[in-house]
Amino acid sequence: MHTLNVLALAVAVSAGLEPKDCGSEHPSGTVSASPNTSGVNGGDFVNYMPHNATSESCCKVLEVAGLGDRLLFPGQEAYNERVQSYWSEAAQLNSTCIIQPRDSKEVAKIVTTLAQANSTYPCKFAVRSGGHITWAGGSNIEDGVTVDLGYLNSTVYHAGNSTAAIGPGARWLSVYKTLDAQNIAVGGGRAGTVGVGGLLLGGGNSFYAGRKGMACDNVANFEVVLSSGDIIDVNNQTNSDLFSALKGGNNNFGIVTRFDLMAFEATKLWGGAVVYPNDTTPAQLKALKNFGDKIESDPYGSAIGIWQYTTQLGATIVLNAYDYTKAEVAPPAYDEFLAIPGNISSSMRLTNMSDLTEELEQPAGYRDSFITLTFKNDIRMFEKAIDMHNSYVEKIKSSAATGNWTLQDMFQPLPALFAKHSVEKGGNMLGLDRFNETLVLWQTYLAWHEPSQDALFQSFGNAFIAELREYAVSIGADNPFIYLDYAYKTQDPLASYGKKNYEHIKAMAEKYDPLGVFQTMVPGGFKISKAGQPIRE
Ligand SMILES: Cc1cc2nc3c(=O)[nH]c(=O)nc-3n(C[C@H](O)[C@H](O)[C@H](O)COP(=O)(O)OP(=O)(O)OC[C@H]3O[C@@H](n4cnc5c(N)ncnc54)[C@H](O)[C@@H]3O)c2cc1C
Ligand SMILES: *[C@@H]1O[C@H](CO)[C@@H](O)[C@H](O)[C@H]1NC(C)=O
Ligand SMILES: *[C@@H]1O[C@H](CO)[C@@H](O)[C@H](O)[C@H]1NC(C)=O
Ligand SMILES: *[C@@H]1O[C@H](CO)[C@@H](O)[C@H](O)[C@H]1NC(C)=O
Ligand SMILES: *[C@@H]1O[C@H](CO)[C@@H](O)[C@H](O)[C@H]1NC(C)=O
Ligand SMILES: *[C@@H]1O[C@H](CO)[C@@H](O)[C@H](O)[C@H]1NC(C)=O
Ligand SMILES: *[C@@H]1O[C@H](CO)[C@@H](O)[C@H](O)[C@H]1NC(C)=O
Ligand SMILES: *[C@@H]1O[C@H](CO)[C@@H](O)[C@H](O)[C@H]1NC(C)=O
Ligand SMILES: *[C@@H]1O[C@H](CO)[C@@H](O)[C@H](O)[C@H]1NC(C)=O
Ligand SMILES: *[C@@H]1O[C@H](CO)[C@@H](O)[C@H](O)[C@H]1NC(C)=O
Ligand SMILES: *[C@@H]1O[C@H](CO)[C@@H](O)[C@H](O)[C@H]1NC(C)=O
Ligand SMILES: *[C@@H]1O[C@H](CO)[C@@H](O)[C@H](O)[C@H]1NC(C)=O
Ligand SMILES: CC(=O)N[C@H]1CO[C@H](CO)[C@@H](O)[C@@H]1O
Repeated sequence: MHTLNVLALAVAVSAGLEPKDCGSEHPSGTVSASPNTSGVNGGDFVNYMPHNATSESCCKVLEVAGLGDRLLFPGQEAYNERVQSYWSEAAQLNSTCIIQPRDSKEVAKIVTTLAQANSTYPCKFAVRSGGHITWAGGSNIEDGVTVDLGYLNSTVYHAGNSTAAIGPGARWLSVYKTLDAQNIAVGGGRAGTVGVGGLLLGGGNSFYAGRKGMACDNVANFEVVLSSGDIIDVNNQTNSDLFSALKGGNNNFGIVTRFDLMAFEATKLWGGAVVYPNDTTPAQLKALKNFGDKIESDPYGSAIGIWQYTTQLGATIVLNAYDYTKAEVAPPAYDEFLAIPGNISSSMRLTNMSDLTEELEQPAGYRDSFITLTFKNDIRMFEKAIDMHNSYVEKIKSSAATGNWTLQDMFQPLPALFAKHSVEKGGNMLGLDRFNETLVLWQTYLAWHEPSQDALFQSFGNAFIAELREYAVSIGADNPFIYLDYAYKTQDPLASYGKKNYEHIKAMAEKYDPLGVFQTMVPGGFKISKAGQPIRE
């Protein structure tokens, strides 16, 4: 069916089981290590007053609040399944408990219960939607509660106002399957299992970006649970100051429990993946650079260029994803690519979104790391980046790396047009409107198996980005933007958004979460209170 065994060899990313920044002290013997969850309301809680801050007590408090049947604990099969459903094995932490709310009222109860308990037993928690952030602790936690939004996964199309109400825990494939059947489309993720919540709160590059802006720009309304327990709507009329902040501002304000996405009529797309041998690289780089410059003249087109080395293949292949959001075969936008001879395989066809996003799936089963950079659409950057891809393959090969691993490097054009749509739709936090030229979004993606090699692989990712950035600066092709959805935890996307947006995120976090629950109790994600000085521009 899908030809993408090549992508299926691939993988993904992030790492870092470095010292946890979320650790609370371990229980001092005052709490049961495995709470008995069968008594929903935890009748023995009165006998259970730990003297010390422990994450067990935070789970217990949720039970006392009447949420016992929403809790999962280590040892339970359902608990293990949820831990294993994080895409990157590096992110599969065993939290003290997982709580799975069924609606926004339960989310509100969880947040207020934990916030209140925190004055007695410091409570930390994580917020998880699709679980695709690659690094450990981004949407999970070791000593604390994981708030798992997996049950908030419905997609309902409202014809009356052309919006699709989508739960944060939905995966994009389920969104597209529901909407394709009604001939309706939305801009969103390009791989089926990616979650709705994280992608939209970080921006969201999609096949439709040239026509509609980033996926987040198409949110008409967010339903948000604040730390006060209030459940608010956020749109361009109501709580409108928070509206743009949520588009790129990650989990700094509250928990989003529903996204109403602007929808439009679906058509078939011409899309697929074309695999070429490594020796077509020079022609590929030119074609990609020129494609980026031309999206303005044909916004229906998108292209992703991927250089992928896997130990299984023992060679680098070039995999291009071409996706044209109109039912037209081989439109002129792709002429230069289509003139490159010698492809190994091609799955180009007219089809629907569900089918395309199933194809672009990347397999789980590795420890993964994404790390990112943005630079100008300058051919020298493309050439340098691929020289570096080749040299890092050799460096990793001659290192202590063992087992199967992947180094995948990816280019995506970011034309100024994307930001024009963002501005028209109320603005987002990414700050791409500061730039009036075509940029390139770069991702280095490493995948490996051995937990003991997390630091080794991450060091290659870090060094790669540092060296590429240094080169960009040296030729004046650098750009400060760091894409949050691809950022490693040591990167600083919020500061990269520019001073104005940084200040806005800060002000909105203080206004909507005055006690700082999401700053002090939710260590995962990118925190405005921990961001560095914003770049001036
Ligand atoms: C295989 C693969 C394909 C990808 N494809 C694309 C793509 O096509 N385009 C693109 O732009 N990106 C893409 N990404 C990157 C993706 O956008 C990020 O990994 C994103 O974080 C995934 O969202 P999630 O809900 O699965 O993540 P999670 O790991 O669940 O969450 C990520 C972050 O968002 C926070 N968060 C999640 N939900 C909420 C919520 N409801 N309220 C408050 N905070 C929340 C979490 O606390 C965490 O900090 C891809 C990633 C992978 C691994
Ligand atoms: C857990 O609590 C239930 C109900 O109170 C009780 O029947 C059961 O025996 C307890 N199980 C354990 C392992 O303590
Ligand atoms: C989580 O628990 C499972 C099952 O006990 C175990 O195999 C795994 O190593 C644990 N993971 C971490 C990161 O501790
Ligand atoms: C939503 O999640 C539940 C629980 O995991 C699952 O049974 C259901 O199939 C999911 N629905 C969709 C549309 O994915
Ligand atoms: C769209 O309509 C539905 C159904 O009437 C409603 O629930 C929803 O709030 C509306 N969404 C927006 C963004 O107006
Ligand atoms: C989408 O395309 C796939 C592949 O052709 C097909 O199996 C599926 O039925 C289509 N879905 C819809 C809703 O048309
Ligand atoms: C406000 O949002 C509505 C619904 O998404 C949209 O129709 C309208 O154009 C927006 N107004 C402005 C000024 O952006
Ligand atoms: C890919 O091609 C480059 C030259 O463009 C070469 O240096 C490199 O060794 C090749 N890599 C692999 C893994 O085939
Ligand atoms: C791939 O190669 C085949 C065989 O040469 C050719 O017919 C086809 O057009 C090529 N496809 C693309 C997308 O370049
Ligand atoms: C690497 O992958 C190949 C192909 O899937 C497999 O045969 C081999 O056993 C793997 N090697 C290791 C060390 O896991
Ligand atoms: C882009 O912006 C720079 C700096 O603001 C300015 O010097 C340049 O003329 C602009 N270029 C275009 C094509 O608008
Ligand atoms: C939660 O407790 C910790 C530890 O006492 C404290 O530093 C933090 O400010 C508290 N946060 C809130 C929102 O109460
Ligand atoms: C009552 C109790 O167990 N108190 C302990 C709490 O933790 C601190 C520091 O770990 C110990 O010093 C106390 O004895």
